[in-house]
Amino acid sequence: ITATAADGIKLNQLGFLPGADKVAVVPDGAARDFSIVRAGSDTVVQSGTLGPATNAPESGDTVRLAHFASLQTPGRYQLRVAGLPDSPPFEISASAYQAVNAAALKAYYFNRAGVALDAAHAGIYARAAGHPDTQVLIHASAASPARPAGSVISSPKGWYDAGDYNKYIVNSGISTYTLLAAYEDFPAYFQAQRLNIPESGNGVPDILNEARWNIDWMLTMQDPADGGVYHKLTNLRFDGMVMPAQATAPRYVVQKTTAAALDFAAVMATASRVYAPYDAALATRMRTAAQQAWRWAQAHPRDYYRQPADVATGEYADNDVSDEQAWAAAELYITTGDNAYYQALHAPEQAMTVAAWSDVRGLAWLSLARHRKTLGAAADQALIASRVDGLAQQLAAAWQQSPYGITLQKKDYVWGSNAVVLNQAMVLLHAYRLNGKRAYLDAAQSGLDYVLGRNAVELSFVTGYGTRSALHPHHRPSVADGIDAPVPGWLVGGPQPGQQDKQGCPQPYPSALPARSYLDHACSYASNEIAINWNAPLVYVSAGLQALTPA
Ligand code: G3I
Ligand code: 9MR
Repeated sequence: ITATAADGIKLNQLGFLPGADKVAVVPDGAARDFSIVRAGSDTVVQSGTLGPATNAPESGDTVRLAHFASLQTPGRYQLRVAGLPDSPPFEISASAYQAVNAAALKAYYFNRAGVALDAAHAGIYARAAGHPDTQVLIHASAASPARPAGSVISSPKGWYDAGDYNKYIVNSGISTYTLLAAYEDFPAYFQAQRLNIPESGNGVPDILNEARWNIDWMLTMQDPADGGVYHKLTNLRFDGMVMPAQATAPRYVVQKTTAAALDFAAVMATASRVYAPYDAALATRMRTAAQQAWRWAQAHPRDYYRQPADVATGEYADNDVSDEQAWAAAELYITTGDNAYYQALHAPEQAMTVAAWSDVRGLAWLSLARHRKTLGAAADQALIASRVDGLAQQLAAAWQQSPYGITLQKKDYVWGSNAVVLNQAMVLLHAYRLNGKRAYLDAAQSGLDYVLGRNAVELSFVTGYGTRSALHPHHRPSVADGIDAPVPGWLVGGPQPGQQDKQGCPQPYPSALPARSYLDHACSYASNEIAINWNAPLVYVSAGLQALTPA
């Protein structure tokens, strides 16, 4: 299957929780009504009137919305409109997103570096270990008196960043934090979840077991001599499309950067409070590591990443670290209660934005909002609430005006657009938790609907989930493992008009329109790669909707 001219009914192919808002996108035609039938039958259980026809410039089509929130009886259904094929089948179920949520977390296990995946946990995706990273070279850009260029450190474990096999602290920062945030916000949900990973059953929730695999690696990326943190652990060039065990190029740690130190500090401060009930010594170690990285960053406020001439892998370069500074300050304040960190946050100057690896200031506000009841007097409660609600209002307004009924706007179709819509949903869920405005919950639902099929290319962007899902992600194990089906549970990057990969692709993109500029081919790293920072808001939002949607 390839995503070409998709002109059918578009909806969340997994379905809906009984109490959720429910919307489908219908291409404009002669019909003015829709019905819902029991899947595979002509038994009509509900009918309704389509909304007004609206032109969607991002996808170049004219569509109408079908609203059917009042359908709440569990079952399997299809949406029917005269003149069109029936929609893909979907379920109404109280556990609609449990499986995709568990798979999105299990995907991290499948991307573990430095360990064999055994059949008991990985099933058909079992594979040999690769990238032990116990003999990692200090790159010239990272040399220090105690660790000269060419000397060797051990920096094992961690997750591969994406479809490539490198490990990047900046992107690990937002990814790991978002999983920890999901746990902080929905602890009961995750305490009940079992992922069948090697640590399952050890008394620690599996989401924390999985995050720990990456945190253990992150801890090794800090230079104990000064608290600085290496930006990345990488080959000099990207590996070919081979399995991990076949990828044996030398590995390096490259340049200590301010962004890496601050993202590291934010994650370790967060982890310190999250793991404290399970392991007090570990929590202390994380807190100390966070403070040491923070101090290094204060002494090196502008050490931006500069890709060395001999290194060609992912950059995650960013010349504005004011957001990383604010985020680290917020997490250190929440964890330590030390007012000096709140002052360092410069709260009134910090805008609220939708988080991305290069802009993490919104994470500071989300964490402050989450912990508002236990913050000290220094924290401005009204400001915290108004920052989160202010952005949610903007997102809800965009949602209300959108032809597809989504929060994505033209500017949001960037590399990793599927994570943009889910990070928007994460903000909306936080705002809903703060003030209970139902529109925020419904707008957040639209974000999950979008990635699970209510989009212009009518595809579930999560591998293995939905009747018609992405089949050919730019993901080295999925390409090289000899198994037709891609490794499941991964969110692909999604449509964006940059098409930076098109020279290397044997087939053209089906469209240049932002919402259709997507190629389901393994060549397409600009629209069809997978990445740890894109799966993390999928984990958050799919759990959040399960936990927050009223029955
Ligand atoms: O910052 C500019 C902005 O000023 C400008 O307006 C905008 C216009 O397109 O571009 C912005 O830069 C973008 C940059 O991300 C920052 O968001 C670039 O266009 C865009 O090409 C770049 O994409 C990044 C991509 O690497 C290429 O560097 C993605 O965000 C990032 O997710 C992706 O990450 C890769 C890793 O490097 C390697 N591992 C896989 C991973 C996922 O593809
Ligand atoms: O595989 C790489 C992918 O993980 C990155 O996101 C992407 C952009 O940095 O680059 C990919 O590697 C490509 C390289 O940039 C150019 N030659 C082809 C590589 C894909 O196999």
